[in-house]
Amino acid sequence: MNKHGAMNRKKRFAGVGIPLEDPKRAIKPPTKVPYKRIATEEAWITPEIMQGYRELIAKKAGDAGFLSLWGVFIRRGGILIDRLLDMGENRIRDMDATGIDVQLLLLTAPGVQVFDAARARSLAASSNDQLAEAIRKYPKRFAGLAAIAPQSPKTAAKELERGMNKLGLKGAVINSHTKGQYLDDPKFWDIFEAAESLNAPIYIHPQTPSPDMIKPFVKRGLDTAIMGFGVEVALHTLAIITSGALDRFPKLKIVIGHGGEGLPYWLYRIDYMQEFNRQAFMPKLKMLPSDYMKRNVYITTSGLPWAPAITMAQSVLGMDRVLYAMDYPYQYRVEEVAMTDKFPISAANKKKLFQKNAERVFSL
Ligand code: 1DF
Ligand code: MN
Repeated sequence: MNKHGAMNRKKRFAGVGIPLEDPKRAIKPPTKVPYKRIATEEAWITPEIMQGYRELIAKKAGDAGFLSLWGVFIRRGGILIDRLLDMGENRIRDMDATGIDVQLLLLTAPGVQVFDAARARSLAASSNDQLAEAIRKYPKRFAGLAAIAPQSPKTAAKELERGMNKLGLKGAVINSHTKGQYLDDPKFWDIFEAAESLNAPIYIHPQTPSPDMIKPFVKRGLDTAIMGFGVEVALHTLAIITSGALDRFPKLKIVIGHGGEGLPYWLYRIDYMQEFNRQAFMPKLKMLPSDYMKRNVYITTSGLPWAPAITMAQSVLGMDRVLYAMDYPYQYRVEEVAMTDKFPISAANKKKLFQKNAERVFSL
């Protein structure tokens, strides 16, 4: 490994994909560490939603991004979908094999957001019931975020309240755009109002870019997690910040993954250009974009167990704003847990990264 943490290609990418799929590939036991590893962006799906995805793919319905992403997963087959569906023994065994104490479970992308509103509302509610049931079975190993259908903002706000108060869920996941629409639109702000008053963090998880943005990505195969996901959520987060929503809802907590989807790296320039390139229609904000990032936004390490990026984000946002995540089963790698265990930060800060920040932000 060189000083930037880069390994040679063969070593770094050995077994990329799902190690679960190769029974001969022994998983080294994880190291014992003086903190709990709480992984905060771990994916699952219900059988009903999986069936809904299969129907959409069969009919070639859904947007270009959905067809691209789920078309591949369904055609490829293999163990990925089994693992997304498994809320019992196999999942727990995979957690044990990589030293993960707790998974915070998020309905995988694009959740219910590809369906029509009525179906989305009922699939969200039934998925929250099923999630609560799994957590009741494994209360020490699982926690979860409620799925909501932004298609119906008032119902979504109520479902979030039910999830928090009746089901013991810890916030909401929104898989970025909903049929091309973003949460900076005030028509969605019933959701923000409920989230703020319930102290429910909203995890804006990626999906493929919205239909207006996706074309140049799709034809190059760059629309999914290689780049499209990050661009999509960076846009979404910055749209919320520049809309003035966080002046209206100053206590709202937003969580984004993948090291903050590039935003921490760009903050200086975003602050500068937010003044210099301001369009007349943009509201005047009370603070700089970076101030909202440091007040309202938390980031996770999902998919990015890489010290240069994460220590950079910690240095601009602060040690209290960065949380560990694995992104099971999409990026299930014991080597990456070890890479994160070895970050060049103090023992106290490591405990914040893996455990304390998640306990505080998600009230675990
Ligand atoms: C992928 C990556 C898919 C992530 C995901 O959910 C996901 C992928 C559908 O690699 O296709 O959550 N991820 O967060 O990086
Ligand atoms: Mn993910």
